[in-house]
Amino acid sequence: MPTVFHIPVCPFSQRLEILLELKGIRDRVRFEVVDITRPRPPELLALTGGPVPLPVLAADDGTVLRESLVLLRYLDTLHPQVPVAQADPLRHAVENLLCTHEGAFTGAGYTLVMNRDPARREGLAAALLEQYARLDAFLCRHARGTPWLFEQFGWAEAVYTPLFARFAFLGWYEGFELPEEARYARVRAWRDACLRHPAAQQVSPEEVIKLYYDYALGCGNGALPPGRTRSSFAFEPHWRMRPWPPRDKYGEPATDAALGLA
Ligand code: GAZ
Repeated sequence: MPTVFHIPVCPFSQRLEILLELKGIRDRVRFEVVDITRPRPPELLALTGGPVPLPVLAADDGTVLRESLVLLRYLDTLHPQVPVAQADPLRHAVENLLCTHEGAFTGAGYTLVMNRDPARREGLAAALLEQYARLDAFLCRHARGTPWLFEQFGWAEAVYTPLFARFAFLGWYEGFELPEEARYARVRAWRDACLRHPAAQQVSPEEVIKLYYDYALGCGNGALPPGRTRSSFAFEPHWRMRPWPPRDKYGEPATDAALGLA
């Protein structure tokens, strides 16, 4: 049974959780939680030969893999009973082609939430809208179903849904919403269906908004903003117990106490 080292709220790790949920085999992988706010544990560093991004998978024979899309494919083929990727070569090529956009899409959303310069907001929001428009055009051209790329929630949906879920932070911290325009109608239908799918309910907008407060201050990957002693990604106190963070990310930053972290 493989072990996956992961940061629970990380979108790349959620891809694996969605895949396992779709296949009904969540218990066939051992998940080890890593605290992003602390240095990596020595056992993990020994396994990976240095600090590497998570998720990381240790296979039964000791092989250590990383990159969520590589892990996704490995788990899908390791347990082939309920395939998530398309079996037909051409169909799999089409879903893979859609997934070649995931890096640019992710980058555009994270750059917007992490931006600290009000003068750049408009340009960064336009760049993200361009990414949504690309996805929309792709779906209009290639989708064989509605609202999914193919007949059901599958490979491409498992890849993108965690990012759609993280982008709740853009609504809260940037007032960014996908405009109700024809240009985005197809990708909106896809996104909304993805977010509602029962296999993709691992994180809520509230959890994302509370945990990613530090990203809105420009501090990624568990880094501490100036004047703070505790990261918004801390496991304690539980996010449900904390107040909603201020929406104005360009104003006075909230203290540990105001965030319910003290
Ligand atoms: N391509 C890899 C994959 O598995 O698909 C990416 C994995 C990754 O970035 N993992 C991050 C990690 O382990 C956590 S999630 N970081 C902790 C560490 O110590 O290295 C952050 C960004 C960003 C996009 C996404 C993320 C994110 O900018 O969610 O900037 C800080 C990290 C475009």
